[in-house]
Formats: sequence, structure tokens, C-alpha cells
Amino acid sequence: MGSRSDWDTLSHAASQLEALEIPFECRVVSAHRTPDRLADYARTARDRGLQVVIAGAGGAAHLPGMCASWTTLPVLGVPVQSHALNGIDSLLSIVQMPGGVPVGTMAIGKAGAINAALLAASILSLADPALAARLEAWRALQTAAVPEAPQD
Ligand code: RP5
Repeated sequence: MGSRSDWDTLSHAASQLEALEIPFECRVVSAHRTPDRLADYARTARDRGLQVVIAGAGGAAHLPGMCASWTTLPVLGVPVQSHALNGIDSLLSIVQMPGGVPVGTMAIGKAGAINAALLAASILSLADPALAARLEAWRALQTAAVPEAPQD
């Protein structure tokens, strides 16, 4: 994430990864305040064994795009809901990548963070049948938890 202040949002991705028993690491890496840290992080990500990067940032949210410029791993961008522009700035900063450097852009805020983890799980499940089974089970539980009518 681009700032410690993004943790309220990105913690939802972390919780979802934990629920699916997917190992992960969390780092604060700012495209603007720690550009060298970002370059080091993204350039070494594949060799360190990472398989998918979830990059969340707000405002002038250049973190996912710059991360994608340094690595060919899948990068999932989560637009953090900013105070000034309610996350529209984050969304547009992340989604409008130039052709050739893809970022999979999620929804703004909590839903985007949860879905980034679930999409990462889908990607990883292609080569991990046990994870695919856990993902299927999680989906089934979600479906079963939806009531057929509003309850008290
Ligand atoms: C972005 O600036 C971060 O991703 C964060 O969403 C936003 C504000 O950062 P702070 O000023 O709260 O550290 O780089």
C-alpha cells in the first residue's frame, strides 16, 4: 500500500487472503515518497517468490502502475477511497494505464480490496488445486449465507 493510512482498506484484502490460507506479505511502499523502495520491491518480487501483487493507493495513485512497470507479475490495483474526491481520483489514476503495461483495476475501497484478494486467489488456483477447492468452498459458504428474505 502507498501509505499506512491505506491499511483500513487493504486490511480487508489481508483478511480475505488469511481466510483462504494464502501466504502473503504487507508492505508500505509509496510511489512518490519512497520511489527507490518501490523499484526494489517490484523488480525483485518475482525472484523472491511472489506470484501476484495487490497494490492499493489513493489520490494520485501511481503505485499500482509504477509497480506494473517494474514487474511482469499480475498487479491488481485497489483504489483507496480518498477524502477529497471520494476515490474517483484513485480509480482514474489506476485504471487508465497505457497499452502495454496492464493493471487489473478493482472497485473503490473495501469491496475492491476483498475482490483483489479473491481475484488473486483465482489466479493462483490455476496451478494450485487445493486452493481451487478452498475457493470453491468459500464461494459455497457465501452463497449459503444469503437469506432468501430480509430478516429481523
Ligand atoms: C497515497 O496518498 C497513499 O496511497 C494514500 O492513499 C494517500 C494519502 O497518504 P497519507 O498522506 O495519508 O500518507 O500515496
